[in-house]
Amino acid sequence: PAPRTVLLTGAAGGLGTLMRGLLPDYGYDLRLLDLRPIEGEPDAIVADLADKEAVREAVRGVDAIIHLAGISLEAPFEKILKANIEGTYHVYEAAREEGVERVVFASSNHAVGYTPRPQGDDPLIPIDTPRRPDTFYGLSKSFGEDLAQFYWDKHGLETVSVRIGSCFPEPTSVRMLSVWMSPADGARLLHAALTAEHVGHTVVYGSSANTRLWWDLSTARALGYEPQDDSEPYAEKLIAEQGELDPENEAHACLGGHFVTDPPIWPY
Ligand code: NAI
Ligand code: 15L
Repeated sequence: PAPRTVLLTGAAGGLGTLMRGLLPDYGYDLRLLDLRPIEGEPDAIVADLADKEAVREAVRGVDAIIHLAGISLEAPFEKILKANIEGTYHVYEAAREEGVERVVFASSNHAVGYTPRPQGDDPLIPIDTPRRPDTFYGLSKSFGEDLAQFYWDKHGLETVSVRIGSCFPEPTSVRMLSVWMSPADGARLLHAALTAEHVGHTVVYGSSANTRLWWDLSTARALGYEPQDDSEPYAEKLIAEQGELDPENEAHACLGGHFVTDPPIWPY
């Protein structure tokens, strides 16, 4: 049967807030979890992913998990280790112990951030392109995808790993014209990821059907995802303000954008 009760981790965050607004229209009953309390949501679980018991309790009785919680940008390794690597492990262990059969994991384009973006008539980037994380953050997403594969192979726990591009109300950079996922398409993709049958561990790119798309959406479409949005209406204004991407600039030439060229955050 289609999942109904879904644990949404990271529910206080940007994406969590957008999805809290949109997913109930698909019939989901959301259980919310975050490190931070959420205004107007007294039933939300306030817990740290580091707390294995609290995570297990949060997972008990749900049909599926949308796992968004974690550090969403580059940070010192120790912090990424705790929140994203150990935290995601706790979510998977809790799911296994409680018999939850499906996770939707918020991976990121930064797991493949050093991949050169297509230029001219280059083909779209396939989903099986070698992973090339651009940060410790991207490495944690790479780990999350491997963890998901392992829990499928070892324990039969299914995951859709979504390499999200940029899911914000509007695209705000020329790069985002290629990687933007509208919130409405985000909800469509999460719904597809929750309801598609026999996903095993499936990896998909998460974006709208942008005219300037860089990657192959076929694995997402195979789940039943039919994106309805395109960033193109924003193109003229953004390009007038910021100029076209410069292929000589590494931050413009790779999928990961400025994550590729930002100085590392110390201490390692
Ligand atoms: P965000 O930073 O706004 O939200 C993350 C939430 O996770 C925060 O509310 C934070 O309090 C919570 N959190 C952090 N550490 C935690 C811990 N140890 N225990 C419990 N909760 C914790 O990030 P955003 O943009 O909402 O992203 C959500 C997820 O999607 C993240 O995993 C991010 O890496 C991923 N993602 C988002 C993209 C986007 O375009 N928004 C793009 C690619 C990936
Ligand atoms: C991400 O993974 C981040 O979580 C998000 O804040 C954006 O920076 C996004 O990637 C992006 O690449 O635009």
